[in-house]
Amino acid sequence: MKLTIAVGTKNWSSWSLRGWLPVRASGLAFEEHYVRLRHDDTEDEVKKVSPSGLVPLLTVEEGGRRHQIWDSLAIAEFMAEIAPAAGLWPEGRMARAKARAVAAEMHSGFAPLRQQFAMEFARHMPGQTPSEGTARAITRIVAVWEECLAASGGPYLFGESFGNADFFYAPVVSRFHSYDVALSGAAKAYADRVWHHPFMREWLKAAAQEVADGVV
Ligand SMILES: N[C@@H](CCC(=O)N[C@@H](CS)C(=O)NCC(=O)O)C(=O)O
Repeated sequence: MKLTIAVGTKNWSSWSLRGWLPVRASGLAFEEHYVRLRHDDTEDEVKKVSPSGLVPLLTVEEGGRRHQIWDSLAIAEFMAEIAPAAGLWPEGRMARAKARAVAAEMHSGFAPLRQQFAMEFARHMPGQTPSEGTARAITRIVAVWEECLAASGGPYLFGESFGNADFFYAPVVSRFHSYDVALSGAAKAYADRVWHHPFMREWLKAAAQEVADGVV
């Protein structure tokens, strides 16, 4: 089986990060197809790899056939199926259902936060007061983190494994970092842990290179 994940500009593309993390964490070999976003040729370049016009998109080549999995949540589910040892979802049925709800809440919600505090992975952009909607999203996200960490015992939302539920909030961790959102206690420790995870460092290195190259 050959896996290729199409991702967008790493400093900006929060959904690409959500799709890339389960592939990276699976331990399986994969290739990356990079598309530069917000550029003159972006629409054409994305359409070449992704009929939905969006990234991430995972291409799976197997037995002479080529399959496309678009959307970060579908990629997270697929990777959990083909790499069960990676612990992308927790083992217990109820914990797994809860982890899916936590990821889905991010996937379909928190629009004010996503709009106001757009991902700028490698940039520090302090000094912006959260709008009412953004503040509400932050309060809810911190409550979700605290509740999951208390129930699982950490260090990640559902225990030992840095998994799909964490991956959906990884761009939020970066936003909290960029926009200096003050956290405390378990939520702060969790955000720091995620921010310093080797996979996040890998993504940061590429995003910082984009900044250095002036492409973002
Ligand atoms: N629901 C999709 C959202 C994907 C999405 O919105 N991707 C953005 C980048 S973060 C995109 O491809 N935008 C196209 C563009 O910027 O031209 C998912 O979860 O994968």
